[in-house]
Amino acid sequence: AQQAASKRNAGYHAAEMIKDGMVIGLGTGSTVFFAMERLGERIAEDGLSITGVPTSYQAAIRARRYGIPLSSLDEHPKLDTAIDGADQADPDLRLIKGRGAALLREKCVCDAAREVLIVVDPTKMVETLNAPVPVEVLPFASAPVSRRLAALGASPVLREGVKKDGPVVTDNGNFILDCDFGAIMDPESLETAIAAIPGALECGLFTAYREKITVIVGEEKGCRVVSL
Ligand code: DER
Repeated sequence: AQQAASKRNAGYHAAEMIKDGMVIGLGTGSTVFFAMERLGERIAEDGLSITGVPTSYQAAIRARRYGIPLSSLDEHPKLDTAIDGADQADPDLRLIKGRGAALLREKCVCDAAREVLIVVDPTKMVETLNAPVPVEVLPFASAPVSRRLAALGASPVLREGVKKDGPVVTDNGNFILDCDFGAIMDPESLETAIAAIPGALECGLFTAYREKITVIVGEEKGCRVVSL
């Protein structure tokens, strides 16, 4: 209940930062859900006029439920703001994302946004990134990509569905390899090394957006805002 309260406080705070006329990226996951809920209230009650670009089927379905008008990167290649979650954030605002298997479109939206609001509960804040790094992999090449990731020090695990037999298939039709590297002392270099592997389409390390990220850490009462 305490974690839900902190997620809600973070999401609601992010939603209050959105201004009329903005085009915003809509992330995936349970924390950004609260931001969408509050945006829906502001649209219904205050006549807020915004456009959302969703990063997943989940984000699109929820946005429609909350009456958030939707568009795409084709219409809006540059976004004012993106609101998203994270699995971990370090003091330099480097992130690990991808628990929800939406990291590829999330990184495209993050890249297109002028400002990125990352909404988290306190358990996501760490000194050193050490969560498994999700890697979206082309199914055709998952075996050689897995070998290349192992050579980088990971033990890649193909993400299996829970209510689906066989591997998780992303909204883009690809697999996810969850790669446990242990403590990641140089996340920038690791992100670059993974990007160099043909068939590794994207990874959950977000280290290039520190200047435009604001992390909103929900707490039991209120929230803490962290930016560089
Ligand atoms: O999959 C993702 O990247 C999500 O943003 C995830 O990292 C956070 O999801 P949560 O808000 O449900 O913890």
